[in-house]
Amino acid sequence: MAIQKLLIANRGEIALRIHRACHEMGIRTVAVHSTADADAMHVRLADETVCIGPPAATDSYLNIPNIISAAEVVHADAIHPGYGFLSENAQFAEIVELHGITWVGPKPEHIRIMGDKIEAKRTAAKLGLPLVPGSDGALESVADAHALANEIGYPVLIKAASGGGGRGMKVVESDEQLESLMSQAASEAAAAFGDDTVYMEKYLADPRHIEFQVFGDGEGNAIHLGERDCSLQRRHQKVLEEAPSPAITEEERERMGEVVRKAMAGMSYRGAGTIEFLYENKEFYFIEMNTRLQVEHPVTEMISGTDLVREQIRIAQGDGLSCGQDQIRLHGHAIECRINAEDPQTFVPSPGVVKNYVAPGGMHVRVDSGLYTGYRVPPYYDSMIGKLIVYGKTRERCIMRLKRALEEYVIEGMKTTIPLHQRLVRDPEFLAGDYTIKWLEDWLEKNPA
Ligand code: MV4
Repeated sequence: MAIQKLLIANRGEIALRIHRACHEMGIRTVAVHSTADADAMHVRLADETVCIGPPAATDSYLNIPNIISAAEVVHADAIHPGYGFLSENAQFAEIVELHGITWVGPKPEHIRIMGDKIEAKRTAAKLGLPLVPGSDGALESVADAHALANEIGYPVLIKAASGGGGRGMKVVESDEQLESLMSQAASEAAAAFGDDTVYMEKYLADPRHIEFQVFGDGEGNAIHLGERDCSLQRRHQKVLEEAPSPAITEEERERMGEVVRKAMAGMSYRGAGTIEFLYENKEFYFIEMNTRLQVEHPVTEMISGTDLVREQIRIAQGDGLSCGQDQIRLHGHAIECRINAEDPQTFVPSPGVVKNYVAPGGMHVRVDSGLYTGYRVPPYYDSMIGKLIVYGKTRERCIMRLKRALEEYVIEGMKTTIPLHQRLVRDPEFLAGDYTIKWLEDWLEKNPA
């Protein structure tokens, strides 16, 4: 059962993150990479490397036959998918397991259920999670939609069942708009996801986005590691995340934590997961579950003192959870800034060669990045080039340290979002923790650099 050699089916900082956890556990690593990533840091550090295709992700990081072939050739006994790419592809998970390779991830059936937002909500409701008022399943007709919208009250939101990440959502303010926006949502969903199924929810005007980190052993035991506040987003891209949320109390954390822990135990969930809620007027409303490790997992690691990738690997190789809920203590505060190779005003991608690289350091400062001086950031992938994660005993001390670390950080040769973070962490409303999902876009309009 113990994993000897693990194939990392990803790139960038998360591939490096997985490599590090493996080497600390005595597991050898295999980096698979596109021709554009031959010089990546994790490829240099890996024990073995296999080129799996040209730069386009569809031909490399999303190419299932190439990745499975690479695993067979090097005799990898496990695959970790990271986030994005194939991480929430239930069919890939199944294929991996059919080849006798250990899948470092949830059961394929659970990935499939949570990928369908309607099935996810049905499952969540059965497990006792509170939902946003809305349709019980798909919208079957315009007449049904009218009746339901009047019952729950406008404004309502039409969402795609295969969606997520905010794509294909339509806010409907009145009966007059409903039919046309419903058909627009359905045709956009058909074009984007090949599935025109839509459903309805009460539209929450200005909530926070709060998500709970969970782990299950697949046999009915589960734990939670508290929540992260991910409300600071621009166009559905998270910019800065923190744990704990400045908006909720210890009582709310314990109550909702216990609700999500029981839900995960109830479905015998396996591996890492995130339960996403909207939070408004002191109420939590489940919207989605992510069946993967998330970009922002380090803030949870900082306040819990737990290595979440190690935990994933332990579970995958049958060692079970490393501790029970009663052994988990959350302490202090952590903030993550996502550093993108983008213009900090226009957010236009700015890939290029790193001319000079000096990462910040010191106590409680963590940088997850594969950057080094001389590295060429390829233009083919996501623009996130690193993450700065800072811990402090209190939120105030965390922010003081974050300001210091952002001042130290030098990345020359391309535009980055570091200057945006330097401004953001000085804003009085941010300092007060007083923000919702709309706040950052409004702030960017009011505060042009
Ligand atoms: C909502 C909502 C308001 N009311 N659902 C956007 C992404 C997808 N995961 C769910 N999203 C939303 N669902 C109801 N009923 C507002 C959003 C939303 C949002 C949610 C989390 C973080 C940022 C957001 C930005 C815009 C809209």
